[in-house]
Amino acid sequence: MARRSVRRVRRPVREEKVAAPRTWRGVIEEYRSYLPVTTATPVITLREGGTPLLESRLGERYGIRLLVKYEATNPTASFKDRGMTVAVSKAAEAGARGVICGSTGNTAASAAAYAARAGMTCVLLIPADGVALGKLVQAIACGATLIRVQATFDGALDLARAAAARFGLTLVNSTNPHRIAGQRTAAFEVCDALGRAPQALALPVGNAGNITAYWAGFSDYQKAGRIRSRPQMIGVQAEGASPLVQGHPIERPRTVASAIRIGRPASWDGAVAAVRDSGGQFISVSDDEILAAQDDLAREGLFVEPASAASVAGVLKLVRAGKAPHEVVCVLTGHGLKDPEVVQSRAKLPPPVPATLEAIQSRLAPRSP
Ligand code: AN7
Repeated sequence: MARRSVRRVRRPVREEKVAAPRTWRGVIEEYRSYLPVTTATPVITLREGGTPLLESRLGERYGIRLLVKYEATNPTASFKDRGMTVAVSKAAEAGARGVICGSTGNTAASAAAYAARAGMTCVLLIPADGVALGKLVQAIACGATLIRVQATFDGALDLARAAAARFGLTLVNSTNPHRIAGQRTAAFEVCDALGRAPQALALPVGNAGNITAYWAGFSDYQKAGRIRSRPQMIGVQAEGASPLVQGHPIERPRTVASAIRIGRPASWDGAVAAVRDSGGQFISVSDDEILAAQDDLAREGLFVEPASAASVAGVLKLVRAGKAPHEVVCVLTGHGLKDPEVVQSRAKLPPPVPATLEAIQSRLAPRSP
């Protein structure tokens, strides 16, 4: 063991120099004054939020400043936890017996975790086909009642609304205002990290709760005097599931990005207002563009699910058209491990080799001279 030099201590050690960095307490405690909670609200939290804002190398390659808000580090590995902590805390305050939602998977996984934390029952209505297995596994593990409905997401959400009323359960889709209130904290964090608002913010749009929430968050921060300007909002949809780009609902939405396979966004008006009032835009990207962006991000260590990569795919499409903002924050909404099938189907697992250095060497790329 190396010897350390011993220095005479002249003054007592200052407490703040040795204390551990302050622990992130979850979005309700961190942003309490901006949220619809009181001292009577039980705080149901898994210490969500506090996610990193990272510079992406793609920005350098394309000549813009591209930052990513990496929401995969939330407790259930998607952005949904921010709104769910508030919605489930408010449900607990109101004495709710249980919660229910329709979902393409991430809302379901988040609702299951927070309901379990609160000791409530949780009922999940999900489309019978096409939901990523990782998300369903999360929900089942947390003890939720999973019901596969023979419908699209839009049909499952309609049914969830009716079932909430019939069976006395609290609906925790983003039509619940507490979900939107909690999700606003992501916008607060972006501004707190930058010390201002970015020029633009791009995010994947499915049911349109998140874009509505970000815009509300930026607007409330501006009203509170925390930021001067608000960003342009860029809502990105998959081509086969792009009702907001086309201007009408899509009966049978199709895309590899199952999380945003949504044809009739519940927060349609909120999304339209965000884009209009911010001078932003809706754009669509192809499944190939989504998967290429997913690969690009993974090559710099950011393994996200296809839906999340849509935000980056959209910005890169704008770059190629010469219409990109010079600075943009792309929201990476969920972790790649939730939806590994798409990557798995394109990447073959290599056959095993004997445990020898020669075998390892034969697998290494030849060195360039
Ligand atoms: C990874 O879980 O709608 O526009 O039921 O899981 O606020 O709907 C998920 C949506 C983006 C779109 N990225 O957000 C659900 C669900 C991921 C998502 C979205 C979702 P919204």
